[in-house]
Amino acid sequence: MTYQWPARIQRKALITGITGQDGSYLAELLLGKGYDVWGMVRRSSTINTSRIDHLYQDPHDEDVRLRLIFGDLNDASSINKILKVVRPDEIYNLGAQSHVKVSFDVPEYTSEVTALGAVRILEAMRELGLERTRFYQASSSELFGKAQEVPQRETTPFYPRSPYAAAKAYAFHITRTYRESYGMFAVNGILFNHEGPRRGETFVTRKITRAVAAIAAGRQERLFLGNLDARRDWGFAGDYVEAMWRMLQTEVPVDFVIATGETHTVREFCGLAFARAGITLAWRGKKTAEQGIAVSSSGQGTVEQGGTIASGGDGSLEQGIGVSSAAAGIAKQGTTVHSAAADIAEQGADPSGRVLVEVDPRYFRPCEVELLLGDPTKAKEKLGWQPRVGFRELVEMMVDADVAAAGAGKQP
Ligand code: NDP
Ligand code: GDR
Repeated sequence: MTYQWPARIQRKALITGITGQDGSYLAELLLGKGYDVWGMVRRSSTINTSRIDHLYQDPHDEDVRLRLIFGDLNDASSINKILKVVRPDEIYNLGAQSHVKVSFDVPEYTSEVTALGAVRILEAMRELGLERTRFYQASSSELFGKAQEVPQRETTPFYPRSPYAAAKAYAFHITRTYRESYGMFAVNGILFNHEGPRRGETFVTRKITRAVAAIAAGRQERLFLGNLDARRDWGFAGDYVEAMWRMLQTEVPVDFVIATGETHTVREFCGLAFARAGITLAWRGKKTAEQGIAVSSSGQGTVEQGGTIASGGDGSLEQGIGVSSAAAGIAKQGTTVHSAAADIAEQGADPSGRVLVEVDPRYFRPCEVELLLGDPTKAKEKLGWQPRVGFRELVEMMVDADVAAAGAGKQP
């Protein structure tokens, strides 16, 4: 796709976490508004820019609007250097170790990046005298954790339930502290879960929609999940980055809750996702014995071409996909199983009567956040923001994208 650049405006934005889900949508939004966008990327052994490749510009081009610069939230010197070079008008701190379950495995690292990353930026802004620069901190509904009231709003007390949430609590308070101590324009967006086709593969929504596409294509037998009763207020990431931008355009720096005002269980998300692929699920059993069984299939979801099976790595760690053993062997070698998948698909791959979803306690968390439901009233009134994509539309958008990717022979 050729990107149509709008007229340039004299504003520079720096995004940490530009290679992540939100970073990619925000970069699109800001480029679309005429900003010069700088993205901080960390070095990795494989190229990790797939979400922004469609925006990439050769740095030798004359009218370059998107520039990537190496740095790490763990490295204050790199942050200082970047701020000195870029001197941005707006900074969006989206970089984080953002996986709640993983934060129990790497708590110290999570704190370094997710908590201290924020103060490293704020302190660099102060030291460099970037008084006019505006700072956005990606705060999270996980701050509410064991929710003290329903729905949660800006005044609801925090009760973090994970190393990730504890780290985000520090980042929230340090942002507010710098605002109140030094008069900086530094704000927190307390965003509830937001998803989309670019969502990381190990978050529950994307894990489900990828599995639905693979099961419909006959390339996967079963999906293993953790807590099916958890309730989340799920919105679309594309809508939420608009709220981030609006928060930095106000006259007075204030924190906002961004949410849809609706909550749904993981089980509901799962049922709707399978339904989109033409498979009706019925649930039987309780707790760890609960199963989702296909009661009927319209076959709509069957993808003729097959494709590749996820080849290990982070995805399979969290994913716990029950691929047939032969396929799993092939997948480990990272090769395609096009013909096997095509064979299954040709046979119709009607899953009726089969168990498609099971509970695996390995996906339970040491401490769970059971219910999140946000009240976005303040954002609506003061920012004129409201979500455009509803729950069903979101699920369908994600399933359709993964089914299309499977059909194109890409790994969904
Ligand atoms: P992702 O996990 O998709 O993206 C995280 C980004 O942070 C990636 O670009 C990642 O780089 C980068 N990153 C990780 N570690 C470092 C580091 N040490 N130095 C620099 N960059 C680093 O998250 P989302 O896009 O979903 O979320 C964006 C932010 O919003 C995060 O801070 C998250 O905690 C927060 N948030 C997200 C919500 C959601 O529902 N999505 C809700 C509320 C808050 P790489 O690509 O190299 O891994
Ligand atoms: P969350 O998102 O923890 O809310 O954090 P995630 O999608 O990981 O979990 C949502 C809920 O689903 C339950 N669940 C499972 N989760 C995963 N990942 N895998 C499973 O198999 C599974 N089965 C059930 C979880 O227990 C949980 O209750 C996201 C991240 O983007 C954070 O960075 C962000 O701050 C919050 O959203 C708001």
